[in-house]
Amino acid sequence: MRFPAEPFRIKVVEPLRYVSREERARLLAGAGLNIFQVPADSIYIDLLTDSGTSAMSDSQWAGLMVGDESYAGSRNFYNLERAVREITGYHRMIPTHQGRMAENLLFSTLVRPGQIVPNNSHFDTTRANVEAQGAEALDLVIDEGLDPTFDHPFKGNLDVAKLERLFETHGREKIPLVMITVTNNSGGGQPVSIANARAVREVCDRYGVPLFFDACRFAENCYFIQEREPGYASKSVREIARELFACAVGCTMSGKKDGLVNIGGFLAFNDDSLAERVTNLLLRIEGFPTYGGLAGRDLEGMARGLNEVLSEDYLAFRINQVRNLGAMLDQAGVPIVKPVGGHAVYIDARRFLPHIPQSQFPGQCLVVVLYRDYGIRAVEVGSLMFGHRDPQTGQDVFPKLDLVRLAIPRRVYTSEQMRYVAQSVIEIHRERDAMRGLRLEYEAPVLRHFTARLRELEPATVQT
Ligand code: P71
Repeated sequence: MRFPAEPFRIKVVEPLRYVSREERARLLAGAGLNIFQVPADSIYIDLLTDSGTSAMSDSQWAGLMVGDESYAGSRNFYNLERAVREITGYHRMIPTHQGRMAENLLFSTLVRPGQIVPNNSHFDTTRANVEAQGAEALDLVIDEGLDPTFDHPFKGNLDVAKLERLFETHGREKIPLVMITVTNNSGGGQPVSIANARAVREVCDRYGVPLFFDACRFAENCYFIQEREPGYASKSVREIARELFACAVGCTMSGKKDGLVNIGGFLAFNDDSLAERVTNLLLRIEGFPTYGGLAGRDLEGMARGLNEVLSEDYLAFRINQVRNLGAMLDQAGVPIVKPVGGHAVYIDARRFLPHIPQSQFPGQCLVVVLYRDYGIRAVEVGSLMFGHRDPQTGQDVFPKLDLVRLAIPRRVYTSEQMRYVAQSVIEIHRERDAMRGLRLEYEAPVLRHFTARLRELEPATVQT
């Protein structure tokens, strides 16, 4: 039997401050109803992101004390290199301060203006780093991955037929590399199967183009493979990880997710000449190759975290904690994206608040009430984050989906706290008809969701 509940006990606690509803309402009004602008110590349960928010283990904290802060040749670099080599099979590991620097280094080295980089779905920073090279970031996830109600075991898979067509149309010169994000964050933390990764690799090999993983949540992905992919039930997650990584030639990694650390990342692969080119750039913009923008102690924390994350008791708990939150919401009739992914539950705000049009930010309405009435911070992934005014037509353009993400930090919240989250969302759902839309008062020209200011509409102006 899998470990039934939390496979750890609590040694150190971080007190949470209780903030009254009045104070939360005041803070939120002062923040222009923007949850990014609310101080974190006024939040009871913070589900803004699973990135950099993990709790480290006693072994990781002990590892910080054996941090070797030598400028060159720190022992912790070798420990991390060994951990990465054993898990991935890639023998060159270049540490970075977080995932996006690994992306920057890889794309600056391999990608040229006018080229196309296909991915199942680019994460924001990955897209930005591809576009910074003057190239196009193209999402090729399978059609099922775009339908929030479609149940499919590997909704993160890349559409191999679309990839083949892309190669046939443009040839290999236009496509410097292919990427697969595991799990597919932008698609809801959905996994990718080994069969799919292999099929993509086969196409890449035929055209002589390298395949890389964006491996932030590789362990969660491998747990899903063990659970769902035929032939993998009796293999260990560690064995599955090795098999998965063998499908690609390298990876970028944000250690802030499945590295179980608060900061850190790396780039790993087997190509020595690529390592030389990346290292030359690293030396100029990040640091010496044996620390890459991190302290020695951070490297040690990540080395230990990468091994801990492959514990199957931990993964069973982790995946099921997220899944149980989704199940509690689903059973109460709250519309969520299905199946539940590895690191977050996504609420479908358009179905949750059908009386609030996209122009009035239904996702953000839910985020506002979750904080004001329950002290929970979630994040809107919808009209506020992705909507914009078309400069040519002057029309507002909205994304297909308005979602609210409840991202679950690793090893941080108890199942009782998760139950509180579920009950809060269910209560809001019962009272949803009384909720009002929002309007924008201020927006920055780029990445408006971080700094936007909004105001609640008066009841009279609500469209029904
Ligand atoms: C998440 C994040 C963190 C985040 C980053 C930027 C804006 C808002 C939130 C980061 C990822 C990711 C994938 C698949 C690369 C990065 C960047 N995710 N790939 O989901 O999910 O890693 O933050 O270490 O630079 O909240 P980095």
